[in-house]
Amino acid sequence: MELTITQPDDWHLHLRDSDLLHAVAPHSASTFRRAIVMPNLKPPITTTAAAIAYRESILKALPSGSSFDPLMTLYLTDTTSPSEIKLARQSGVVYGVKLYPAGATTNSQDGVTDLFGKCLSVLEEMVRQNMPLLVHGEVTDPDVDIFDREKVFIETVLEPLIQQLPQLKIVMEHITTMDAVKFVESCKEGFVAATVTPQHLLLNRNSLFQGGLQPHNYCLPVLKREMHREAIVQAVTSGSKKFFLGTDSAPHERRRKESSNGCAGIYSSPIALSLYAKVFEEEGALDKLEAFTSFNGPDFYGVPRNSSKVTLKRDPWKVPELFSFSFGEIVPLFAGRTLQWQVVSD
Ligand code: OTD
Ligand code: ZN
Ligand code: ZN
Repeated sequence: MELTITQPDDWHLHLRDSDLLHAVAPHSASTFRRAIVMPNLKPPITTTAAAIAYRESILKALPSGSSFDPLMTLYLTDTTSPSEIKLARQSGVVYGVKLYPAGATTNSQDGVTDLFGKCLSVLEEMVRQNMPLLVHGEVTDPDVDIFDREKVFIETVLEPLIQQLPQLKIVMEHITTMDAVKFVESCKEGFVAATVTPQHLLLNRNSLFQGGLQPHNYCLPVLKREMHREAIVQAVTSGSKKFFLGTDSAPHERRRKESSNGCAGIYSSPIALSLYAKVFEEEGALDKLEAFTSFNGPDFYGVPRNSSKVTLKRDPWKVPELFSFSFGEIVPLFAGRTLQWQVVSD
C-alpha cells in the first residue's frame, strides 16, 4: 500500500550549528520542504542579522540541489526591542519569535524572566507586524512539579496573555497534556495553534523508565501520563486545523545523553513522518494525516502549501540503532525498532 501526500513541513526543528548542523540538515531536507528553525544556539539567535547569517550556514549544509527552505526565528530576551521585530518582518526570512522562559529547556538561560514586565512593547509590535509568538509553555519555578509545569504555564501566562493581546498569533509548541489540548481547542482558530511531536503522540512517561533509565526518551517538556497522550492523539486525528506537525527533533551526541546530567532532546527527523503515519493509521485516520503534516501549518503561518509530494509505502523497515559521524554518534527515537511506513520518494 502507498500513500502520496503533499510534502510536509516541520514547524519546530533544532538544526544546531557546525558539525551537528552538517550531520542532521540532510535528514530533515530529505523529508521536509520547509522547517521553522529554533534559535537556541550558543549564543542564541537574538537578532535578524544573526538569523540571516544562520540561514546562510544552513543552506551551505544542505545536499546540492536541495530545495529545503529554512524559516528562521528570533530568540526573545528581556531586552529585545520593538525595532528588532520590524527588522525581522522586513527581512522576509524570519517567521516567528520564540519565547523560552529562562531556564525552561536546553540553552534557554538567556530567555525571558518576566514576559509581562519586560516584553509588552515587543509583543505589541508583533501584533502590528503579524509575527507569531512561538512558546515553550512551561513555568520554571522549581517548586512546581515538573509534570505540572505546562498546565501552570497555561493558567499563569497564556490565559492572561490572550486576554491582554487577543490579536497576537501564538503557537504553543510541543504540547504534552490534555490541559494544553483543551486550551488550544478553546481559543480562536487562526490565532492560537499547537505543534505536536512524534514522541508525545507515541510514548508516555513509562517509556522513561521501562527496563532501566532510557535517556533517549528524555526531552522537555517531559513525557506525561497515558491519558495525556491519548488526548493529544484524539486532537490531532480529529481533523482540527489547530494542530500541526513539529518534530522538535533535537539532536545531542550520544555521549552527552548517556551520562549523568544527560541532555534533554530527542532526535526524530529521519523517522518522524513514519511515526506520524503510525499514529494516524492506528487511529484509523490516515485520511487526516495530510492536513496535519502539510496543510494546517502553512495555513496558520499564512504561507502557500507545498506543491511537491512525498510517497509513503507500507513496507516494514528497521530504524537504525544510531547514526555515525566523524565527531560522534546520534541515537534516534525508536532506534532498532521496526516501523511499517517508510518514505520512498519525493
Ligand atoms: N526540548 N531539547 C531541546 C529543545 C526542546 O524545548 C524544546 O524545544 C534542545 O536540545 O534544544 C528538548 O528536550
Ligand atoms: Zn521547547
Ligand atoms: Zn524544541
